[in-house]
Amino acid sequence: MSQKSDFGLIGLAVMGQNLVLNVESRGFQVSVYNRTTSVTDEFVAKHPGKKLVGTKTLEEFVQSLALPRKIHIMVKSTAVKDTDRDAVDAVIEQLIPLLDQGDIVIDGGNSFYQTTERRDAYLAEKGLRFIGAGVSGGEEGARKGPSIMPGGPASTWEVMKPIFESIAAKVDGEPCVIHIGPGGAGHYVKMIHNGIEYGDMQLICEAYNIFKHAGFTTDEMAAIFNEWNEGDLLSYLIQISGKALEQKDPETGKPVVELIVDKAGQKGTGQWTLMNAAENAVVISTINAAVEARILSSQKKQRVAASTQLTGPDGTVNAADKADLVKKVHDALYASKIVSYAQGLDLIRSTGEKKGWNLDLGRIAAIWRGGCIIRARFLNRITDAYRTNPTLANLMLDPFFKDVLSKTQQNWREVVSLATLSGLPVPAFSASLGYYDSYRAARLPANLLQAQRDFFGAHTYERTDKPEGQMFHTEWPEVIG
Ligand code: NBP
Repeated sequence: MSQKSDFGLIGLAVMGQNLVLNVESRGFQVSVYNRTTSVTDEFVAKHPGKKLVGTKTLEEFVQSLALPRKIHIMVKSTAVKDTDRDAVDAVIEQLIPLLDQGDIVIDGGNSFYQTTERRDAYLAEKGLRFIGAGVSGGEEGARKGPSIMPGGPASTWEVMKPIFESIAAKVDGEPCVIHIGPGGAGHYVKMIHNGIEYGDMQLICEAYNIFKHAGFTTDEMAAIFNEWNEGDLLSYLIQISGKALEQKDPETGKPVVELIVDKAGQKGTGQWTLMNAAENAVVISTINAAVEARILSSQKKQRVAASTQLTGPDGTVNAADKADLVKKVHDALYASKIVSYAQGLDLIRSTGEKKGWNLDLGRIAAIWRGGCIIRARFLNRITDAYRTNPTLANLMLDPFFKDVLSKTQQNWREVVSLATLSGLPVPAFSASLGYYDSYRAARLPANLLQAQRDFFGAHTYERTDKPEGQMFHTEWPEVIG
């Protein structure tokens, strides 16, 4: 092809290949480069007749692109500290001498937002423009339309907007992409999105575990999830959970889910979310419980050994009325999910304010409605909540969600009690409930905590009967031994 390409992509693994096919299908000519050149050759050969330009060197790749060049990097990202350098940095270093002022480099991998900020500043020094874009939706999303969370200068976003809007998923005609904010804002929001995804997945697993221990078959559970997917809980994760439960192993005829070892993997974005929450002193207990549940699940040998030593109820859930249990677990899941989103959005709000990113939580929730793993019907409600009140202190305080929490809470409490008394772990259900009850408590036992701190460390305390900010210390009795 003699004409220059509109878009270039480096990194033809699963995400890169699907993203290229998506961009090409919207009428753009795309140049591609992969470190291992045989991958490029095979990819281009597999798609004859498409507007693809395969290149063997980065020089050839760069020369094949129209100005200003738009180069999307989709390679493995592993750097988590300022000092770390990974494949994204390696590619950037190789590109710099080949590019012209004003060219745009996009990192579409799962990069840590602070490394994105470092790269943004570094490339700006070189006269190059940088976008750190979170891309969600896995392989299918990349091919058919992902949710995209780009961060960087607004002026650079304007150049990228036509391509990003055309390739993104669409919901009610709106593309699931907005300019999130400057610098690392896009990758930051993608990171929290992944944390929320961890929470959603764990909550669904807890619902499944209760049903399983109440004697439901996998087909019965599949039917429940399929039915839930018609209502308030409609979401991609509920949908795939129903489908996964239906799946039978061709060899044994057994449900595939029951043949899968109960050891969960993770790639790190959930842990990054926890570290970030701790740094910012924001409570994300549901997401925390979800990350920790994966960690405990991975300690299979220890759990199997402990199962014969630590005593407790055997996990059997005694539910006389199965339909009643289904309703109660539905409500526990719905309420816990609201709390999980309230926490995740609170973290985004808090960091956004500190960084001066001017984030729009309602629009962020709107671009999660399609393309991404956490796509769900109830995100519309979140968008409505922040449209009505952009300064909402906590999602739980929105009238719609307040009402749902009020109506579901009795069932939620009963499910947490039932599971706890049955010896069945529900860490995310109970963490959510603990957050709800703590957040609505006008008085917590932190008064005794302050007394303890003052007792051993003279840390002082405020008094209920004196003006705020005035500090007091008590001469506590001496303790011997
Ligand atoms: P991988 O994360 O597995 O990365 C493989 C690609 O990176 C290959 O093209 C490989 O080239 C290239 N690469 C590596 Br590794 N080191 C390189 C280097 N030093 N220089 C140049 N290229 C190098 O691919 P993926 O699963 O498609 O994911 C791509 C990005 O998208 C990641 O950041 C990932 O976290 C993110 N993401 C993935 C998903 C998903 O569902 N998989 C979803 C959302 C986001 P080679 O062929 O020569 O080895």
